[in-house]
Amino acid sequence: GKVRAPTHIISTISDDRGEEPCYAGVPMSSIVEQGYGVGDVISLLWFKRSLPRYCTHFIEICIMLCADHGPCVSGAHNTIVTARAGKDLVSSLVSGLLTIGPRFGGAIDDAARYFKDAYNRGLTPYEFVEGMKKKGIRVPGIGHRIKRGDNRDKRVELLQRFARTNFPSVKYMEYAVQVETYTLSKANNLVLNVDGAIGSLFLDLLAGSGMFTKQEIDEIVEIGYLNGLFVLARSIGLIGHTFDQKRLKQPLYRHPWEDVLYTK
Ligand code: Q5B
Repeated sequence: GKVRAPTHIISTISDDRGEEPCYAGVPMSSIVEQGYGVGDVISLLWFKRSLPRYCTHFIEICIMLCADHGPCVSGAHNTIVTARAGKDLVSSLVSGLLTIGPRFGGAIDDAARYFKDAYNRGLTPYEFVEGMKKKGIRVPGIGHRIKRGDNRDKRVELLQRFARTNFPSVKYMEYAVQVETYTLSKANNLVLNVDGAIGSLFLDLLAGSGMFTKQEIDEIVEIGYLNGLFVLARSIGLIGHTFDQKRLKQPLYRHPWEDVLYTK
């Protein structure tokens, strides 16, 4: 009989061998003609399924409101300095992207992991937060450099409002809000931040949509898909900052001596 030669690559998300490319089995003509959006494309290529409209709309809102947060944040700063050093678009972009991590923008997966574990174990916010403190771990998704209890992050409010109106359940998000109430009683900067809002709400999307098995949810959270939302979104802004610096013909950046504490 026929013997299949072993392949070097296994791929399950897309196929370009036919007349037109397919994303998770959906041909490009359907994607274009049926008015799919970027949320649908993310659903197909990341989750290998079509998700209900409220889920794809939520994904699109995450992308839009994480696209940029001004020139002063870590990612934009790196991109601006790199563009001003005369480097190309890709170098400027990746220089900014490389700052995304546990403190800046890349806390979404850990927020989802810790909120899921704490909620499922029935920990009170006090037990959760104080338990993290004992382990010397900052609560991912909590805290912000400029946002405060009396100056909340509008992006978080927008995500929460959308989910409360459209999601069948927001139990993880409500748990994150209870955690925030406790952390705010400790310090005014310990707000639920955009990473924590997306992390907790994505848990609600995964658990409430009926589109994922428990095993699939565990795998998504364990692998860590959700920082991808911030990486993808912020790339839009970082590309914009690169063009902005080039358009403005900005010279090589050099940090002022006065702003450095030289000490022994
Ligand atoms: N403390 C975000 O810290 C930041 C605590 C905490 C317990 C916490 C910090 C943090 C977790 C990671 C996270 C996402 C580094 C943030 C983002 C996107 C962005 C960015 C933008 C955009 C800020 C002062 C005191 C200390 C700390 C305690 C702080 N956070 N305790 N759990 N989570 N959060 N990152 O202001 O007793 O004095 O030692 O790591 O979720 O990145 O816009 O800028 O769109 O671009 O530097 O929004 O919260 O505060 O380090 O001086 O700490 O608070 O232990 O206590 P700060 P620190 P003590 S959203």
